Formats: sequence, C-alpha cells, structure tokens
Amino acid sequence: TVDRAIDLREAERFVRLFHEENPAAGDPRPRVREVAGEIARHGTYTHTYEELQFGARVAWRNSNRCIGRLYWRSLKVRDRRQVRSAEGVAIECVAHLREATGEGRIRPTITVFPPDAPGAPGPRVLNEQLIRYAGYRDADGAITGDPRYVDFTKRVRAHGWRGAGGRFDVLPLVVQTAEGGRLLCNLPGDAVLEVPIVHPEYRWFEELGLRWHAVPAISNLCLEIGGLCYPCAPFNGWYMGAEIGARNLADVTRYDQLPAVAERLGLDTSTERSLWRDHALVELNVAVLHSFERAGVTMTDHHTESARFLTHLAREEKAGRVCPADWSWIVPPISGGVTPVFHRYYDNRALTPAYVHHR
Ligand code: HEM
Ligand code: NRG
Repeated sequence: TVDRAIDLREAERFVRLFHEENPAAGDPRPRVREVAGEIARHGTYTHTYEELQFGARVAWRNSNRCIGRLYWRSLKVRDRRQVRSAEGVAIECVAHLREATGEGRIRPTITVFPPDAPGAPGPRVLNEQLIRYAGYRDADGAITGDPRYVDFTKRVRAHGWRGAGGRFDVLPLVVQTAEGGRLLCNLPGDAVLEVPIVHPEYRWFEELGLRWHAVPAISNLCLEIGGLCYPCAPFNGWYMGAEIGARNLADVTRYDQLPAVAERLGLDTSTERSLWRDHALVELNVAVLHSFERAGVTMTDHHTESARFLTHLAREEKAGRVCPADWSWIVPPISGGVTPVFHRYYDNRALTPAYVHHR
C-alpha cells in the first residue's frame, strides 16, 4: 500500500458507509467528489476526525476474533496523525498507556499515527503489544520469562538493550520510521500497571511469583479505513481473565504453570485421568480474576463476556448488519461448552474498516 495510489473505490465505499450511518453528515456526494479530487492530485486523501473515529470504531465492530465488541461505540480515538518522529511516537504511546490505564479503570483507547502515503510510509511500532515480557534462553536451552518473545528479546539485545534477566521484565518499545531508523525506549514504570497473582484461598499461590500487566495494547495491526492503511495504531481494551489464566500463564509454549500449580495442590499427576491439568487450570483462573478484582483493575470473565457477545450479536442483527465472527477465536480457551457462544456457528466474512495483520 505504500507505493500505490489509494484505491478510489475503497475510499468511496467508506465515505458512503460513514454518511449512511451518520445521517447528520448529510449527502455523501460532495465528500465523495472531494476525496476523488484529492486522490487524483496526491494519490491519497485525508480523513476528517469524525471519519477517523468512526473508522476505528467500525474496525473494532468488524474484528471477527474479538468477543468484547459490545462496547465498540465507546472507543476513545486519539488523533496523532501529526506525530512523525520516533521520539514523538514513543512519547504518545506512553501517554496512551497512562490515559488508558486510569489507575485500573481501563478505557478502551486507540492512538492513530500517520497513514502510509505514496512514497512516505507511516511510522511503525515493532512490538506485538506495547507491554510484553522478555524471554531469555540460556546456554542449556532453558528459558526465563515469556518464551514467545525470545526472538524479539534477542533482537533488542542486539540493539543494546540490557534486561535484568528476570521472568517479568517489560520489553522496550521499538519504533521504526523511514527517516530515522529504529529507536529503542524503555517504558517508564508508572506507565505500566501490573497485578501480582494471588489466590483467594491458597496462601502459597503468591509464592509462584506470578504477575501480569493490566492493559493488553495490540500494536502490530494495521488499521485499514477507506483504502488508507494506518500501520501504527495501537489499541487497548481490558483483559478477559482466561487470556492470562488459560493461555499466557498456562500454555506449554508460554509460562507453562499448570505442573507447578498441580504440585502445590497435591494432585495426582501420574495419570491424565485425574484431570489434574483441568483442576490446576481452574484454580489458576480463579486466582487471576481474584487478583485483578483485588487490585481494582478492570477485567471480565469468560461467562459474562460470552453472554455480552451474544447480546451484541443480536443488537447488530437488529440494526440490519451481520456480525462476522470466527468461532475458533470467540470460544474461550476454558470451559468452552459451558458458555453460550460455543453452541452455534457464525458468519466469518471479512469486512472493512478492519485491523489487519500486515507483518
Ligand atoms: C481479540 C477481548 C477490546 C480488537 C480479542 C480476544 C479477546 C478479546 C478475548 C481473543 C484474544 C486471543 O485469543 O488471543 C476483548 C475485550 C475487550 C476488547 C474483553 C474489552 C474492551 C478490543 C478493542 C479492540 C479489539 C478496543 C480494537 C479497537 C480485537 C482484535 C482481535 C481481538 C483485532 C484479534 C487480535 C489478533 O488477531 O491477534 N479480544 N477485546 N478488542 N480484539 Fe478484542
Ligand atoms: N490474548 C492477548 C491479547 C489479545 C487481545 N485481547 C484483548 N484486547 N483483550 C494477551 O495479551 O493475552 N483488547 O484490546 O482488550
């Protein structure tokens, strides 16, 4: 998308959608003509703030993999299209985290940096999320930290970053611009709220030394609106407990904590039929939900969120729209069949505006 002119048909389709869903914006035709003229002259065009806000919200509404879409209209859109320097991007990502974290009362927020234009790519954040933990592989192949980020950690170390070598070291932000190359930047501690994981009944649980960051902020997806691609548009909502308790801390390829939890629980791990994994998984998820609650940090559970999602789906259909969804991502990774989202199929078509994986 960097070297080609913007697709006029995509632009026109988006402008019509915006006017259709925002009747107060009036007749789309003058705006369509204006956009066509801009594209003819410059190979690209500029969204109004209202178009950008609508586009970012509808891209959330169109996120087939997201169970949390009921509140898509409440997304707060920070327009930072004038920020082009790597330092400026880093500063605004930190400001995003501070505003979105809100001492634990998390606000769904997106910060939008300049789009790709012909001959002028927008800035990029190379991290998958603004906050993630380093992973270190030692000489014997043993891994400390998050195994998912061993390669990323290796790369930032090659750029001179020195981590403490712990299990939960927050990775630096890596910002790339066409002009300035790469900038590494440590996140200030007060921009990264974290929650220590404890269990409501088992005192020993805290001795596992587990923690997680409060805010999931995805930073490696492109926001696509009306043929324009915003490669740097980090967004966040809040966590569903199972993302941490049933995946990040439980996956064998991540923190792999089920054996440690099972041992402390005194479960029989000599046979799968004792269901020790399942038992440990439930206690780990109880601990995650309890810990966020106790810390005053917004989090949802998979039962509540599944019901909310079906409410959202019904609302969308009532508004005359399809709500596209990907079953394999919507069904929670724990107790799938006990949630209502399991017992049906979904239309999995790809709509735009959208958040897309380009890298
Ligand atoms: C994916 C929940 C907010 C866009 C997901 C997933 C969950 C989830 C559970 C699946 C993640 C996985 O299995 O790894 C929520 C909750 C939110 C929220 C509880 C609370 C408000 C948002 C917001 C946006 C968004 C604000 C964008 C503006 C997406 C996208 C994916 C996703 C694009 C797919 C990510 C990928 O392909 O890796 N969400 N979400 N979500 N969500 Fe949401
Ligand atoms: N599973 C990932 C986060 C993916 C998106 N989840 C959200 N998004 N809740 C993890 O870090 O565990 N969001 O924008 O709130």
